[in-house]
Amino acid sequence: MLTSPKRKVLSLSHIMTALLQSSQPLLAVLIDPDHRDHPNYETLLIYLRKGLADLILVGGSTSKRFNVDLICRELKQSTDLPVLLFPGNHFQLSPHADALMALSLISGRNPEYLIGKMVEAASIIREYQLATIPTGYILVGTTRTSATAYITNTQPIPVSQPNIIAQTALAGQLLGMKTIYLEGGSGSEQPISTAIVNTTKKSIEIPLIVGGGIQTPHQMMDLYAAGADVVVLGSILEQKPEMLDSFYKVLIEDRIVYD
Ligand code: 1GP
Repeated sequence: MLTSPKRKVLSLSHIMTALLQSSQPLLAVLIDPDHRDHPNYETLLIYLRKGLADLILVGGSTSKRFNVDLICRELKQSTDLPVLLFPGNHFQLSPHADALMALSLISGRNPEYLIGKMVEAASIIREYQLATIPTGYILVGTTRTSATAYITNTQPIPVSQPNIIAQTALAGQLLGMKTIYLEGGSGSEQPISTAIVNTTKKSIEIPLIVGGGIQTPHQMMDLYAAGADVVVLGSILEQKPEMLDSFYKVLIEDRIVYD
């Protein structure tokens, strides 16, 4: 039942519910564990400790297992935010994370990244007792080859094919995915267009995560308005971690939480 607004910063259970039910727009920060030595990493941690995001994703195309584990432990010790594994390969697992985004690269036709990596990871996931969030991962084509496209040996879906993008998302939902991650590729020159986000969102009922190339709070808000349930920031915060403050402030200005 809706009662009066209580607070603007979300609790862990609220965030997990919001993630799986699209009940609140969420802001996720992606940390590449191999960039832990980056001079801005400590500054970013300061902002995350203040709770200026809703969740943290940990992973990268080539991250090492040791670094993944280390960073998950650090983040869980020093922040209250949910930490989700966003693995580039089956080595990027840690029992210290809250959950694993179990990715299937459904935009590609490489069986290794559709199912193979999950088969290799399955027994470790069970051993670590990690909760999984089945995620249909859709790489959308930009002007340059992204690290994800290169490493996974797959073609992104061209931006000129919004209907194929939307149909792929729907196929993911029909196969039982709990969320769709629409990815423009880390460090893209610009985010995925709002038209593509909108068409994709209209084709599915599950939450839509959008990432790649987001550099300003304005771009982020446009993506939420177009239908993104979660927006992911990576590169911009490696370059300018202090910007997390303005991204989060803009987001929670509109946010009202009901019990
Ligand atoms: C990459 O979508 C994420 O998987 C984040 O991309 O680094 O461009 O923010 P950026």
